[in-house]
Amino acid sequence: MKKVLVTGFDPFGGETVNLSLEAAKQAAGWKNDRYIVEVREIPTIFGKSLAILHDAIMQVDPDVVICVGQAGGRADISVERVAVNINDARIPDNEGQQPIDEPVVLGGPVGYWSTLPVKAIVEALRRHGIPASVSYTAGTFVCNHVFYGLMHYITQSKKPIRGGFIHIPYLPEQAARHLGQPSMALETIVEGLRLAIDVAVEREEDIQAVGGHIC
Ligand code: PCA
Repeated sequence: MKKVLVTGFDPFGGETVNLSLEAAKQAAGWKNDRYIVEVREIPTIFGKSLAILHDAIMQVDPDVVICVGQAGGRADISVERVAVNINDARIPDNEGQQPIDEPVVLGGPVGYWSTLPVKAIVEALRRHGIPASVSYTAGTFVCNHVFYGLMHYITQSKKPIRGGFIHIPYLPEQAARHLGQPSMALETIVEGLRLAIDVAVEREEDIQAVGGHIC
């Protein structure tokens, strides 16, 4: 039985909801003969977010970690392929911090690849009628910060954890306040998350064409 840790973020940037947290909450306690899901909330705060993620990994001892964040403006579920070593905040985080051009980890490699089966997840979602794509940037705000920190931790600790990051669009209710922006219903996102977990757990072989970190 594998353990899957799913995280979502609290609302940020003036929004009252963060769909990543709403979707993650629905995954709490999902259980079948292959895996069980534990969910944690992560604050949209540089530094603290990673401390809480590390604590969660210690508590849960997961085989798979999928961090979920919201990227308003994106049209589909985007499965991130690469995390980069930079904090460059366009807006302040939830504690008013706004780092510019700072590394996530001083002296760390430029980037890390996701170790989720990124393309297989995207294919599975599309097969089930859910718009999805591979993304090559998780931005430079708290989501990328958490993604990079996760992959750095996995690499340093040498734990056999499969980890990565998924960005999701606005909810229709949010898009109604951001005219012209795409959105996706919560139930579709939740179904996408379930498929992503299924594929990440089942896919034994590492399908990444490229491994390790980027020097
Ligand atoms: N999205 C932000 C941080 C928290 C979230 O849900 C991001 O894309 O960086």
